[in-house]
Amino acid sequence: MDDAHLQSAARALARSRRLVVFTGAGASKESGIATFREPETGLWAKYDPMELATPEAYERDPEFVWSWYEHRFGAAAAAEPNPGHVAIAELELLLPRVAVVTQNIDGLHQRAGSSDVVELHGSMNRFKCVPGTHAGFALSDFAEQTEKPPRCPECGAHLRPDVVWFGEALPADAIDRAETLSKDCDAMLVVGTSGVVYPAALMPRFAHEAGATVVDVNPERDALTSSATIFLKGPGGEVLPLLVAAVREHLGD
Ligand code: BJW
Repeated sequence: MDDAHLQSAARALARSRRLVVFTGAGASKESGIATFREPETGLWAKYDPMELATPEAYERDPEFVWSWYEHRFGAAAAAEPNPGHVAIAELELLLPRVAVVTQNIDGLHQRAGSSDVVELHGSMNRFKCVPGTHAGFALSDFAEQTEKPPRCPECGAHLRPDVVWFGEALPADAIDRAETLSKDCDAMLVVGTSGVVYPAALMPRFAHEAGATVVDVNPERDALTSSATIFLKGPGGEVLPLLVAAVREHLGD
């Protein structure tokens, strides 16, 4: 990674009054959680998203989809925040306003200490019934059920993870807040997203149009890189601690 780029990014962040950190699956890769679209290792290289991440797929084969998610719950429960998550959480201690807008459902930003996290695609730690009438269940609320998928304690319909599948609307409060933050920020740090899933991928565009400095951290160039002001090539777990150390230096901390 180019040190001049690192220093320019650190300067922009150190000056920022309203920073948004926008993250995707790559931010959790060094915690051992698979991304979606990377060739060979991404989840969609092995599985068809239309068979797993749509409401129609769940209606067709709830046992199969539930078992896939159970496997992922296990991986996420065993995962720990990586140095990238920790560096992002540290930014809150240095800058006046830092909000994290994430597409991830693993809760690792919160576990690393970030206090203002907008979850655009829901959370694998919450469950709701398929009709959507009853929500906010935790795994412990149905741990004793042997049936898979488990049933809603309130209405008896199948439970499902409270995540956003293709063709489903994003939670209104989350997308509204993400849009407001992105249009109002003066710097955006984008970490580990291919930027191909909408409407989430609009957030860096909103920030760019608002005149914010957009810093993209990713080992590969992708759909967002060309519209970023500064590209920092490398994995988040390596680049972000260096970036935050450089922000500290710029602030004279
Ligand atoms: C590293 C790294 C390291 C590696 N460090 N980096 C406009 C145009 C075209 C299509 C659409 C459109 N608007 C809507 C659509 C349709 C669709 C869509 O976007 N499709 C496109 C894919 C073509 N969008 C939707 O359906 C959305 N809903 C919607 O629009 O509803 C409309 C509606 C309105 C009103 C009523 C009803 C409907 C919903 C999208 C839901 C996405 N869901 C998923 C699954 C979530 C649950 C789960 O996890 O099981 O969300 S799909 C998956 O993709 C997941 C992710 O959050 C999302 C984004 O992926 P992400 O995070 O970018 O990961 P990758 O793998 O793509 O990229 C990883 C990156 O990390 C890479 O760049 C690597 O290089 C990098 N990396 N190692 C840093 N160490």
